[in-house]
Amino acid sequence: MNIEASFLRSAASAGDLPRDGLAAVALVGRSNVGKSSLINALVRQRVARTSGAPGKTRLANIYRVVRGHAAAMYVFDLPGFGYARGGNTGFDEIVQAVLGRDRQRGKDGAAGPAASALAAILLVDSRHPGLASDIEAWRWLAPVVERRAIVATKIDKLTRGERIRALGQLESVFEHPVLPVSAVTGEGLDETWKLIDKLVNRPRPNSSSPSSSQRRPPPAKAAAATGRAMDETTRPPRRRKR
Ligand SMILES: Nc1nc2c(ncn2[C@@H]2O[C@H](COP(=O)(O)OP(=O)(O)OP(=O)(O)O)[C@@H](O)[C@H]2O)c(=O)[nH]1
Ligand SMILES: [Mg+2]
Repeated sequence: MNIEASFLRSAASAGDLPRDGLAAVALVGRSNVGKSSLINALVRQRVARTSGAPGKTRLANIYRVVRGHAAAMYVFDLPGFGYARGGNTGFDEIVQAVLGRDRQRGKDGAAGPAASALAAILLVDSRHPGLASDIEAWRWLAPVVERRAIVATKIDKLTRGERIRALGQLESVFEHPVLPVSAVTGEGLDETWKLIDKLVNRPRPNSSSPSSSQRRPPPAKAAAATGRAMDETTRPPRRRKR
């Protein structure tokens, strides 16, 4: 299938976001998890800059993608979390603007880009299942973005045994399916596109019925399942010195 991708712009605040109602998928995840690499792998070209210096970009980079005969959509490459100060999750203002409620209704009260057309994918590093900051990010997303999914990046780095263990651990912690992907081997890319199509095309879930998304893993269970990995990020997120 032919894929055309182009850089639209970098957004610093809500006002910079496109308001034409096209479907959009936002990639969310810790710095260095592989967001930009996954975008490049998905569109089969190097549109997104991958970084050797995690957390450097504090802007949301927006790409316009056309696949085959499908309608154009946007892909948002959001700043990695874990580096910003303030807020519950360490999310930057722009991440909150893209994903949060203020995105759905502008300051003037006018409706923003169709909220129903936004999906979010949380990227987690398959080598570090159940990091506290990832769990926190998923919980933050739950009431904010209805259409969301989780992918486990860098799956190529795991042995067969490690992979089974990591995926089991991730699905248990998040109580949600987790799709393994690799920007290096191309594993999971077709499945990621299918997932995106499903997320953005799906009719809006009925908001009157409690969605599975509203359920949260009990903290005790999450902590037990994550074990050692939890220790690593019990520290509050800090901004790195530049
Ligand atoms: N082996 C392997 N390495 C990967 C994969 N995806 C990303 N990487 C590497 O991980 C590093 C970070 O990747 P990026 O795509 O820049 O990560 P990011 O999430 O965009 O990082 P920030 O922009 O800082 O938030 C780079 O050195 C990539 O080459 C993968 O699937 N497999
Ligand atoms: Mg990046």
